[in-house]
Amino acid sequence: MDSVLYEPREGYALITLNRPDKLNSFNEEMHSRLAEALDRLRDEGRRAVILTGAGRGFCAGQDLSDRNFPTGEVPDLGATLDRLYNPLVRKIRALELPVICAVNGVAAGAGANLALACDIVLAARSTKFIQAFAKIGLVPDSGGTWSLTRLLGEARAKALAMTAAPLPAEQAEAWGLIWRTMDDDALMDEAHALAAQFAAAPTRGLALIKQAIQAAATNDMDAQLDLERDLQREAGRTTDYREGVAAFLEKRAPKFTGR
Ligand code: T3D
Repeated sequence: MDSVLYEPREGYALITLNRPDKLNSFNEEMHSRLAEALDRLRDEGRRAVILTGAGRGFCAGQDLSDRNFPTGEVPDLGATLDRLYNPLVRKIRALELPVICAVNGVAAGAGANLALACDIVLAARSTKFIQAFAKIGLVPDSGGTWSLTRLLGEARAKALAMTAAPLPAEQAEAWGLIWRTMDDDALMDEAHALAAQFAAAPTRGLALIKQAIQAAATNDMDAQLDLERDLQREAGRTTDYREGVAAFLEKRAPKFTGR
């Protein structure tokens, strides 16, 4: 069974983590397949992507059956982050298209933080986000300490990370951790509708928006004003900008090509 499924759709793609009997937890093979799938998006000129999980969960983080070390062996988990998890998060953040995460059930450990690294997070109402790391003596990774602190503030970030308390999707939405929660059976329809909308959108402009908002995390206002100037200059040179203005003036729907 392929551990990652890649389904091309009209203008976008659906990527499914596919190890449902292990709650789609990551082994090395799934990391490689996912990296390949993400590279394929760019090669095929896709304009959006949905990331979801097969079965009843989204992803339970690292496959712990690969972490049963013999007594005396001291693992270097920093090396796995360097080699696998960090490149994955960086790849998602650098993709020049909207990444929609359709969280279809429990998201734990690096699985929760993988979801939070995506651009737009939709979650089924039954989902729980769990910073499971503290239960096994680890530290939230895959950008979790960054995302939680920035999106929720220090008090909630510390409490979620230190207690590993499950955070229900509706609470995650109310706290601003994710975009929207919906009924479980509506999740994929909503995700596909959004991806189809993005696949007909000014893709270059959306990529520049992503870049600007991500940079705002570390820029001061002055630097951000300069960045907005530079990105707006670039956006103004796109074919889609001309098309958007022409369509507005001609009172018709725009036909964006993504360029
Ligand atoms: O190691 C490094 O390289 C560093 C990087 C670390 C990144 C990390 O993500 S560390 C954190 C790892 N993840 C966890 O600690 C979560 C472990 N899983 C759970 O706590 C629970 O499974 C859940 C809360 C996610 C869901 O609970 P529940 O009751 O809904 O399901 P379950 O019965 O526990 O799991 C269903 C099956 O999936 C079960 O298998 P079985 O008994 O039916 O054969 C369970 O063992 C398996 N499973 C779930 N999570 C993992 C897993 N198998 C391997 N690894 C998992 N992470």
